Amino acid sequence: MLGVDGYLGWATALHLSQAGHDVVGIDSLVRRRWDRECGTQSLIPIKTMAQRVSLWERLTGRTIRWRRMDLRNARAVGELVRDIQPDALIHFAEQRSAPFSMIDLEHAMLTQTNNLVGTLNLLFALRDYAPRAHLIKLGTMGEYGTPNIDIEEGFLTITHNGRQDRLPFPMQPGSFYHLSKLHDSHNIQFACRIWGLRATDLHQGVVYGNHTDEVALHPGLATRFDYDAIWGTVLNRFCIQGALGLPLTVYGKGGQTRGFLDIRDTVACVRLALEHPAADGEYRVFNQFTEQFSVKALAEKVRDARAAHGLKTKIVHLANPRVEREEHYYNAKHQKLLDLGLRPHYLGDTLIESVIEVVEQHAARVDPVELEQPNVDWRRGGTAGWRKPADSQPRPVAVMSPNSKPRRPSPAAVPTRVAQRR
Ligand code: NAD
Ligand code: USQ
Repeated sequence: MLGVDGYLGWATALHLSQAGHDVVGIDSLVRRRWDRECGTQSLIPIKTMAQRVSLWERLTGRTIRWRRMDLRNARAVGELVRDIQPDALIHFAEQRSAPFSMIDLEHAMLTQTNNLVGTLNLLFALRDYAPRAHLIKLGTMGEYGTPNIDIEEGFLTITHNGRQDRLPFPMQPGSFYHLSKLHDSHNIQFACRIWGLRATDLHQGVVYGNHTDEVALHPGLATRFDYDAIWGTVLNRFCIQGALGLPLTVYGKGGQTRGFLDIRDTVACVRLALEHPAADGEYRVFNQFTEQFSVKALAEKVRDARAAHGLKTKIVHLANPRVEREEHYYNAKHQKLLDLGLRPHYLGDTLIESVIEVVEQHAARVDPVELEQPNVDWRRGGTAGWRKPADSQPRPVAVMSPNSKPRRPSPAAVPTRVAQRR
């Protein structure tokens, strides 16, 4: 399990360990460093890896062997694969934020070298030491972009000038991060073709929620939960904004449509891929999401869930910091994991409510500035003050909507319980 200290890696490691798999967890802990550099932090406090694995062992009697390692270190990766002879490598260990990759040249390069070099090292280690091991790689639905045709699961049968072939689906990623996932996909597919490796590329949609059966066993097993403008994903952000009575920040018109899934389905999908491996030499793609929504529809769901408790929530349309289609056709297939037995947890008010409850428990840790103003623009890069060291002044905040004038934050502008800064 590579990327075991992350939001999804930790929850998946616990799920697989609980299911009886022998898990070795690898991470460089670089994400904790990137948080410090960006001035961001998980809403839910997370323990160190050593504390988490020892608590897991105490509670369940099951061992997760934890090792700190940077996947960019080819020698260490080779020795790891040679020594443990894994049945499968589950690879979550990448820089995963689109805004982070768009800050400037340095962050675009960091994202692509980190992600591509790590994956290449794994591919060569598999070739040399464990060619029959199954690589399960976390890719992303964003590799496809938003074409004006149905999105298939990885491949498209095309007839051209009277001849037919099954070819990789045309891809149009929307950030240097999403491009890194596509470059990885090409490298993995190539390695399967020339070396006969076997791989499953999970083109995952946007994940929401923070609760799995295993994580819920003890507060000390919590997985990270991001909400800021660099690391927080959209529904998690909307739930936190809703919980704090802040406006829900839809970028642009909000017709952007994406595939979404509950974190409980992430862990279930990875397990399904693991327990139904690809054949020797096979490169397969599963589209890993359960429902598709527009951003605006998600904001309305959160607003309606709050309204059921008599609470009023405002939706604001900010100038879109990203370059992306805001109104478009979207119909992505996602049948293969259902065929393997996935039983989805669809998005309902209960999920929104449960996330909001968690937010309320940790409200004192929220920096409301992080919830209002996107600080990376696709055209200009990181805007002034994108980096927010702990001792810096608050960034200027402007919330633009038809009904509100730009404003600066003041303790009175946010509920008092969240006005405290770190
Ligand atoms: P995360 O940032 O919480 O976790 C990633 C982990 O990988 C971190 O703990 C980090 O320290 C580690 N890591 C990064 N580079 C490394 C390296 N070179 N060597 C060793 N460890 C390294 O991210 P996440 O949300 O858990 O995402 C995990 C994977 O799932 C990523 O590959 C991401 O692209 C993919 N994904 C995530 C989402 C989502 O909504 N969170 C959706 C689709 C796909
Ligand atoms: N958005 C808003 N308001 C916000 C935040 C986001 O309208 O406050 C919009 C964005 O403009 C975008 C959509 O919501 O159109 C999704 O943004 P996101 O930040 O939730 O997701 P994204 O940047 O695509 O990245 C996340 C994960 C990434 C993963 C990807 C899956 O960070 O690791 O690969 O989701 S997917 O989107 O399917 O490619």
